[in-house]
Amino acid sequence: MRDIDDSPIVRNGNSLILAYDHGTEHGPVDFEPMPKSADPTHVFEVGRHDAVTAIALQKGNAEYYRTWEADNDVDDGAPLLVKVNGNSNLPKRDDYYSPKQCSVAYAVEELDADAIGYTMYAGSLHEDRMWTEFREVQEAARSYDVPVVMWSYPRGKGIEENDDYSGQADPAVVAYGGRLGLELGADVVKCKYPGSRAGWQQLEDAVGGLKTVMSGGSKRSDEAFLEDVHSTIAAGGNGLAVGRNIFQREDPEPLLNELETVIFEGRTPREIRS
Ligand code: FBP
Repeated sequence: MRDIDDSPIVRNGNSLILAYDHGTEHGPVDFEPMPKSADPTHVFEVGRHDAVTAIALQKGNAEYYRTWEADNDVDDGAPLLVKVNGNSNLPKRDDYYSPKQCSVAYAVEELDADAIGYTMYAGSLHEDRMWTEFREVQEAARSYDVPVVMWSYPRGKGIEENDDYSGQADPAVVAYGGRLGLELGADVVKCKYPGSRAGWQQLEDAVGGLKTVMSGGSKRSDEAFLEDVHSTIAAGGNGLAVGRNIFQREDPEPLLNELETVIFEGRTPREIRS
């Protein structure tokens, strides 16, 4: 396992990745609760908060991001993580699959990416194909010396039809997904929150010290969200990759301030609110 603590996407060993690939994954419906979030430049601005150690974008928005930085003389934008695969939920598919839209060479050489992101749907009928594609991505990223974050989301028929598992958020499934990040050579694995600190601990016990970050999920109250993030950190996790819980807020700054102390200073939600 490589040491990536010197990477710009890591601060004090941890990360807060602002994910903004939802226009691909879910479509404009995710912007409806906060219409200004449909404008990428609004979210690029949010990413200038000190707490944010990377902004995760698909190729088109990554190109937009670099242009926006240049046109506006922005020198404190978040480091760029280019998501090299993704899928919409428009087609009816036999099972989950996330095709590549960007090469690692283009991400690094043309977009000056600081990190690469790849979604892995282990458990899908298309798992084998995705493993092969991840191999190419991971080896190319190694040749450029940029870290790879795996969105490790086991899902699909293999999970649904296996009586040993209750679903995607089953701690055993989350732990298996995390372990695959280690086995396949990711530098950080991003996992669904399994519902409790004990569940995240089960993940930590499986990943042999690989960095883990919690996937934000649908929007909830500041209190509930901070508790989940704190449980992740307390169980040994390394931070957060979050989209809707930030860009669906009118003003995300107060929550980002609190997340910064929880993720990078290890404070509890109770301490920061007292
Ligand atoms: P959220 O914090 O909004 O959940 O974003 C994290 C993320 O992984 C995004 O990068 C991605 O678009 C989305 O969740 C995918 O979620 P799902 O595949 O579970 O619908």
